[in-house]
Amino acid sequence: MVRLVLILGDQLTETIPALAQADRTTDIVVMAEVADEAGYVPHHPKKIAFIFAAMRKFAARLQDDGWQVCYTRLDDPETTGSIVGELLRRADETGAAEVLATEPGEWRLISALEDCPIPVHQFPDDRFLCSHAEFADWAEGRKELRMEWFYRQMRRKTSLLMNGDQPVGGKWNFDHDNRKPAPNAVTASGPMQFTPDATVEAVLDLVAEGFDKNFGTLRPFWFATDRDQAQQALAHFIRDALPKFGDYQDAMLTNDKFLYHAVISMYLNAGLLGWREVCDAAIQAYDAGNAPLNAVEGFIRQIIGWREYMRGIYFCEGPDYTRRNSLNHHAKLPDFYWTADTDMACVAKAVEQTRDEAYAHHIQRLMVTGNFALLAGVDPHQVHEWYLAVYADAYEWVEAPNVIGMSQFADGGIVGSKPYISGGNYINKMSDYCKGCAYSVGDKTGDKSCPFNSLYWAFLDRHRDRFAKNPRMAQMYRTWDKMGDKRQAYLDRAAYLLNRLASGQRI
Ligand code: FAD
Ligand code: DLZ
Ligand code: SF4
Repeated sequence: MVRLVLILGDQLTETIPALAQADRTTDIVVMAEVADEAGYVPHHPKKIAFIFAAMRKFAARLQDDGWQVCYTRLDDPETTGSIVGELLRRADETGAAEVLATEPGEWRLISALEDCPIPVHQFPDDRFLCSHAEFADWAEGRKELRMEWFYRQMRRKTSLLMNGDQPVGGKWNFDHDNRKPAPNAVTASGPMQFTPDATVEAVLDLVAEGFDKNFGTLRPFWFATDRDQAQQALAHFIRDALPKFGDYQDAMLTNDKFLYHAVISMYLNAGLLGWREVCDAAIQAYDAGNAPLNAVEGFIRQIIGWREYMRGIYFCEGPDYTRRNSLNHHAKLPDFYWTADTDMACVAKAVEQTRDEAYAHHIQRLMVTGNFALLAGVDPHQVHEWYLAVYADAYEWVEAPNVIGMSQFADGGIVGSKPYISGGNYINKMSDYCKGCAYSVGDKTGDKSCPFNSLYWAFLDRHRDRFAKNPRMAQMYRTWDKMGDKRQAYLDRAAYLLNRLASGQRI
């Protein structure tokens, strides 16, 4: 009996369970560029191009390996425009009566496959270190689901950087050696860039024509689009940037988009790289004396800690997670998230970089665009849809817990024990943005005062009932209360800024 084998755009791994369960002599692989997936949020053109180009190259590789592949291009005149529609069309063409699939990374698609009129077997996605069941076991009965405890379990499970049951270097976490302010000069050369080949060029033409209204610059396009290139990009990062990854993990620079970051999340999330090879490469650099412990521990914590933890939260919390709004925030996402048209240099830079590269590093996402949206009381669902659209690495399983949980505190404190908020001082300490800003970071309430300053205190004041008893925030409230009569000036300035935002005026 013929079966279809569904491979989605972020399942481009040769050992993916649906393929491992299939028989290449009789089963038929289905891959489809479809309008529904390309349009459920207005994805950045670079993200769409990356996925389509990587899908086409992966399909070609499967064919070389003897698989029969039914591949739908976006402009196929026969296309139904959806994944389920394409499965049904291919089933009709081939006489297949069932589908082998790997569980998708978004609830939306999981339920679409469950509702498919022909049976679809969704196998667990084993490309992750922690299964849903293992995460649920870990979470069971815990009052707080803190990443640090989860991470220790993953270190023990993998034996990465372990001496028996003890962490190498005597500590689990070397972050106190990390998080240095921005350096004057960055010695790393940035991510490895690839010249588009004929396959990529054809996709770029298609995307240029079909998605010209979407936010984001398509060309120049330099991403890796196959496994071999992604491995080269990983090796380049390990050599060039990993040694200082820890030191400058939280720094931001106007003229350096990537600093010492790996820029591999889009490759990992699409399946071109796996967590194990990425961690092994970092450990090898440590063993060879090429990268220090603070960098290597910090890096593997992101992969086997944060990344796995976020996925665990997404699947544990269920499909309503992206609708959570624990702080009752309802403001509209400001237009400058799409235009960069703001006098705030930090926000303008983060949005411009996002537009040009479909990439911003963690602190730009968390402490600039995320921080501002939270302080301004923006509806978290709108914030979530923005992040899901604009980054090349964004799929709901990883984006939503980072945005709804870590960044917007909309899950009420599952991911974070307190909201990630700051005034301008933090941004000034970690970046060079403030030097070139129309606002003054040192000014708290004047006409040119940095918006983050007053919005920060107004946020705390607005949410006093919610946070005053949080031990990690008590000091902030004591400081606020000591300000006495000065507080009104902060609240007035914040109200002025929020009014301008609400009426679509520039800030
Ligand atoms: P590096 O800083 O070099 O880190 C190495 C790797 O660690 C990354 O490639 C990534 O795979 C992993 N990693 C680091 N932090 C996280 C994290 N918090 N969650 C999951 N993995 C992590 N990451 C995504 O992959 N997709 C998203 O859609 C996404 N949305 C985010 C939204 C917000 C508001 C925030 C604060 C963070 C988000 N992140 C997301 C996490 C992080 O910002 C990106 O993984 C990172 O910036 C990717 O760039 P890099 O490869 O240079 O990462
Ligand atoms: C993100 C994306 C895009 C833009 N386009 C496609 C597509 O045309 N075909 C496809 O199979 N996958 C695509 N993807 C990735 C899917 O949206 C992703 O598999 C789900 O969101 C689950 O993570
Ligand atoms: Fe951002 Fe404020 Fe600094 Fe301007 S002064 S760059 S708005 S933190």
